[in-house]
Amino acid sequence: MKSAFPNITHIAYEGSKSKNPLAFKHYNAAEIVEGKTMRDHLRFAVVYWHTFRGTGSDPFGAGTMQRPWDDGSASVSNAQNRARVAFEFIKKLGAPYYCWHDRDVAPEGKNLRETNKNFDAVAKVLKEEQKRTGVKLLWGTTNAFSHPRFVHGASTSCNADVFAFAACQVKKAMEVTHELGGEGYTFWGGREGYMTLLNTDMKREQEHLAKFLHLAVAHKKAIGFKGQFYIEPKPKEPTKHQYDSDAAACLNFLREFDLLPHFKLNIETNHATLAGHTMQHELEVAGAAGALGSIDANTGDELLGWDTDQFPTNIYLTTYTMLSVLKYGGFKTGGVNFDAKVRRESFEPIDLFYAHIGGMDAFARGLKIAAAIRKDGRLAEFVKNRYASWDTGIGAKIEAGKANFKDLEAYMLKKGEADASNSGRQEFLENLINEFI
Ligand code: XUL
Ligand code: CO
Repeated sequence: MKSAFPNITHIAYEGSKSKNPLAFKHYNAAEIVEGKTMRDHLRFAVVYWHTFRGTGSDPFGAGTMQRPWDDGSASVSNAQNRARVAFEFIKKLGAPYYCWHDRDVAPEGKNLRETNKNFDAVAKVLKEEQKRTGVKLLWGTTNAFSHPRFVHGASTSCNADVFAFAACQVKKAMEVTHELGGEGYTFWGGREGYMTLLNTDMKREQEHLAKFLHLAVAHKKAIGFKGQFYIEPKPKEPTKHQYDSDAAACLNFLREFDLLPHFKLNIETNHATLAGHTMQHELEVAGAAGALGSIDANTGDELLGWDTDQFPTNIYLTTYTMLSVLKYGGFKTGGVNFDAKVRRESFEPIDLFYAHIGGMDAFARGLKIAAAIRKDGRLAEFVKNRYASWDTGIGAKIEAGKANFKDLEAYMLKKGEADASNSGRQEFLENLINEFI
């Protein structure tokens, strides 16, 4: 096969002094941080959809991307060829993982049977290429939002047939994920929500969503798939409201319907922003519940306000992200998946390399800075001391369940006033973070 990137052999680590735009300045895969290689901490994944199917179109204009290897047809042979190009790219970049939606990798046929056949034909190439390159599948997922049949949602559609069709898609995509040794499977409910409550039975729709996920859990067991299931929160877009709107809403939904033991969360930066949260907030909500699974790494443009899915280059963002990830024990099955796309104006193939190198370097720096902050210990010590009143005396009694309202009243009547004399020191802590950045 003709090389799609003939001028690039592989992206090497050249250190922070390098001026080579096609080299890593900070991501040194084999370097040890907190006892683990950067490769194993970050577990970078390239997304198939934006990187190999993104056209650069937006609501106001047509696609702009130059992808000379792609003949633009919806044929299986074009999809197979594209898959080989994808692996050339991922291998040269040095990312250990990739992720796909079923419909990114293979074209839809004229009916379900033909669609599944197309998928198998491309999955065969994916398997060969995974073997050839050593690149692994972080997670697979289903696109149950693009086709017009999903106009009213997939598992939350008012039409039972659509639920059935989406189930067939998830069944097949899970089986292919399993066949390819995928380490996880993600559910993102793109149209699992509503545009208007006037036509929506929300209770019934949420019950259907839960039913769907229980069926997926049962099928997972039936086929012996051991990968991790993830739910990816997002509040809106394309719907006005999506049921898995943020980490807290997802956790509540999973608990209400007895699904929590089977799922972790895949937290995406730009989705957090759309929900009115920071990434750090979403990671802390997930982490505190023992449900921090994986991240979709990107960033939004605060002035545009929609899901712009840009590559992350902000060192504060990656530092805070990695502080939370390290705090909750690091990635087990998940990783840093670049659910990000090059700008419409960055249409040359080489821009795909620049984008990923930038994102990987930004995360490598975030990791190193977070590790340095943890090693320094002042931040953690400050937080620990801030809660010192809970370690002894009345605080310890409350935590241990050994004080009721009457006891607290007796305590405070004797004391007369509560002690809240310690400063929050936000500015001091912000300065402390800046010492490391
Ligand atoms: C959409 C989004 C999806 C999921 C997978 O905003 O993030 O690409 O990551 O369906
Ligand atoms: Co995503």
